[in-house]
Amino acid sequence: MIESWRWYGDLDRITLPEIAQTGATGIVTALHEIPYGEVWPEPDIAARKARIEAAGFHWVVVESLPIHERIKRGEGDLAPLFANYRQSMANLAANGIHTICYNFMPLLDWTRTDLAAPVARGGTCLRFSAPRMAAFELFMLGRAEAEADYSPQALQAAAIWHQQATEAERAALLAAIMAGLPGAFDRYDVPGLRRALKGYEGINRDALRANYRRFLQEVVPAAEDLGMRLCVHPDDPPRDILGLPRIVSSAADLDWVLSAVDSPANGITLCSGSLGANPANDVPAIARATASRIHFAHLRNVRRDPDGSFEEAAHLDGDTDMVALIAALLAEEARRSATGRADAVIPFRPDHGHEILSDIGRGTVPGYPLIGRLRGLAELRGVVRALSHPATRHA
Ligand code: DNO
Repeated sequence: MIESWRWYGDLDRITLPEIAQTGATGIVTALHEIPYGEVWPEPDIAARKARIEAAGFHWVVVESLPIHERIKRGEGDLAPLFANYRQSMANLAANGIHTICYNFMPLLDWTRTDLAAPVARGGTCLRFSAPRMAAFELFMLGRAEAEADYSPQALQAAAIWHQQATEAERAALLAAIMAGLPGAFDRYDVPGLRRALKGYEGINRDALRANYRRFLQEVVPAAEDLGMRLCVHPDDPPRDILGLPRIVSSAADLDWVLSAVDSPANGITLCSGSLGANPANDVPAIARATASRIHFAHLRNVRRDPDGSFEEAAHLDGDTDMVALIAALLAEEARRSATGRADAVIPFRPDHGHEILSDIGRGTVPGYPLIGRLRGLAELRGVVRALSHPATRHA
């Protein structure tokens, strides 16, 4: 497995020389400054690549080449947007970059309600509280239908939270919910979010799937020709949110994606933390079932609460069996090597991390601190090494 690290370019307070000290050799990044839907110019890609290589890394995965909301909504003349996506892929391929992570979540990307929840032995983690999300939907956004999406306990706790919350706490909740959107574009305030949600009125699960299938039909053949591997990131959390359908949340959804256009170029990002937030998802089993189409792995763990809340645990703690998952990925790599597949090695990155030690107060991107992720990487590296050692294979 290739150890990689997500770097946000100039938006990141963590520098490439710092990342070098983690031992990771791959960089995962994007041209975050380019608005969604526009072509990534070839010279800009080349310049970013040169900078990464000068620091001693390879640019192994693009995360993300985002999909414009109009494609997700199936709205208007989409031909220019599809053409732009294909052109960006061609420009990346011309620079030797062949793996692209993206998502098909309407409006929001990953969603949390607390960016600095305390961890028992010190430091903070990202947390999704079902009561706070319910409070946001019902009382701040005024979406009465959201009542149907939460348990009675969560609704009760939501009402209490909202009564007691200060203005600053409500503002922090909105900021936390928006924090998952990478780069500088498309963050919403409450009125803006209401307007954006209106754009999705009438788009149910089937309609969203139809729009997704159309996107895949438009870009996967070009990806195949370019030797490009697309890998969709699962929904985070893996459930409908704000009344918006989410269609990449379960084993069945992933099957649908992979068969919508049945091509090796149409693959997945196995994100253990996203999938693991739903107790119905057996993440190692999903990895085994989709193995040949996994082009990238995000490794992290979550601890779930009965009311639908969850928080990010240390990488080897939490409810997902990380050792079994890594074993499944290594088995797939061995299968690929045996059949001579050129992409036998799967890049992974330690996904998210607790803010600990000198991370605290540094102001790094939420979920992406230096020391917390370094801890995660070191733990994962240990598992990979141990499971790859002949002594364990024959034990
Ligand atoms: C969260 C990330 C996601 C991911 C996108 C891919 O930390 O894993 O934001 O980058 O969903 O498009």
